[in-house]
Amino acid sequence: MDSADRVARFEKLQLGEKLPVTVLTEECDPKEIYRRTPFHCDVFGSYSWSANIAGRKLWILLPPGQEKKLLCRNRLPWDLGECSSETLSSLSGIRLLQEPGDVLFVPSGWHHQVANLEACISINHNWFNACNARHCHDRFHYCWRTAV
Ligand SMILES: O=C(O)CCC(=O)C(=O)O
Ligand SMILES: [Fe+2]
Repeated sequence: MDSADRVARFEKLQLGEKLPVTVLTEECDPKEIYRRTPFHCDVFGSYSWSANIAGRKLWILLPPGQEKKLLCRNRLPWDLGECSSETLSSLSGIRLLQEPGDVLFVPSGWHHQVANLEACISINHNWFNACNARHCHDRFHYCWRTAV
């Protein structure tokens, strides 16, 4: 695969009806919720990388701030499939297919939901460095204060 093909796979799109229809109903059986993660942001706003060994995964990634459009009574949805198509079409994000051998970097503070399109094996790691240490520290303090 050359770099143009690789870039083409990183399809940037306005998330509209395409999102719940193709991601959460056709390509993934909605009853099989174990096949996908909740909609989430990684622990304390850390970075993560995901190295995929086997199977294909579909990722929806939203840049920081987009998730605020999904807040309902101060809570985010568990599943993007719960959102109305009107809400989804107001979002900007990235949808991409991760194939075996692909390693994906998830930037700090990006909310995402990941669906396994088949049985998958991947290795993931969360981390921080000097660039996002303050953000992770602040998130940690916020979680600590609100938990105790
Ligand atoms: O691969 C998955 O199922 C989830 C990965 C994920 O959420 C992450 O790496 O941050
Ligand atoms: Fe994650």
